[in-house]
Amino acid sequence: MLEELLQLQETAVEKILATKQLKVLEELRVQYLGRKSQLRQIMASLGELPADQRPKIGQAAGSTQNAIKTAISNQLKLIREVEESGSHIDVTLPGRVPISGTSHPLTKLSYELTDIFRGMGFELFDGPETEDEYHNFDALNTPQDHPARDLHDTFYLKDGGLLRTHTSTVQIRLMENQPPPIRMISLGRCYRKETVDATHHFAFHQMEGLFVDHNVSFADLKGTIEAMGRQLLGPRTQVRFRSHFFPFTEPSVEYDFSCSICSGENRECRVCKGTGWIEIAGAGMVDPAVFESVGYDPETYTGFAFGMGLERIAMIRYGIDDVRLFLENDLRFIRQFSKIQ
Ligand code: 2NL
Repeated sequence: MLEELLQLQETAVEKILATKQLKVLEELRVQYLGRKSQLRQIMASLGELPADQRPKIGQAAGSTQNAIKTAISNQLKLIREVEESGSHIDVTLPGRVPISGTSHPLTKLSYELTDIFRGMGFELFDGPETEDEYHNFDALNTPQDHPARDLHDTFYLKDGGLLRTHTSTVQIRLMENQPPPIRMISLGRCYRKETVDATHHFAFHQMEGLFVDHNVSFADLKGTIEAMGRQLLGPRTQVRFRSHFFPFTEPSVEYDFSCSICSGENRECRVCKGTGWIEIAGAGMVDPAVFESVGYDPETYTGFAFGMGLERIAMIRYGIDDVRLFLENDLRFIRQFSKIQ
């Protein structure tokens, strides 16, 4: 019988709190508390129960009755309030959950990289996306006849300016304005005249770093890149340097990180294509010609610089298979990153 009372109370209260009409509320009152109600019948039959059960069941019936009465009077108050306010706002409706914004995957990666380099004493600097040929090319030892300067590879503006093709321009501007030591990173959107497909885009993001002081060595570069790899992809990450050419560094390298997905053990791995290595970016010792353009004495100072594209790293990290997704602003894409840190 106790079970029956609890069940009765639950159904009655639920129905009462769901109604918004006084008429229905009155009907429910009659149904659950009226003379012919189930509750009244139980109360009337208390006398027939064995004496030792009577107090317990009696008490339970009383508490069910109280609960139903309280629910009715609360609901009555609520319905009256809504009617009196003359408002069409239904205060009994459940609240709307606000949509909260999420960071873009490239923003998340930028924050993460900035944190990693801030931890090694690098400071983040910003600069303009529209540049001049001097800061984007000449100051970076990139001669007039270099293919990157071709009309087919760079977006030139009508006023003779251009859209920056890398963030190195930020380093040049900083070095022009202050003497060594420099320990900085730059990060942002860059542009190259590229036909758009799943792996190429005319707008992409880059992060670069620069460290200039007395006696900065290639070993410092290797240690810094290795520290970044381990924080970004895990403590067992290995780094491999392959020799390369950039106009603004000498010697120059491209570097790869060991594959954090398969550790080189899966010949079919889609991320490293079975090689065990993920090609990440380039780096090198700053070319003396670059120091001369900004007025630093290359006999006194040395430095290392590195640069990497963010899209590729974000694609590996989040399993994204098409660069176009980064710039389409499709909420179905962006919302998937709300829970990824
Ligand atoms: C890459 C390679 C690189 C730099 C960028 C740099 C900047 C200054 C002086 C010297 Cl001011 N170098 N930046 C150096 C080597 C490589 O980027 O693969 N980027 C996506």
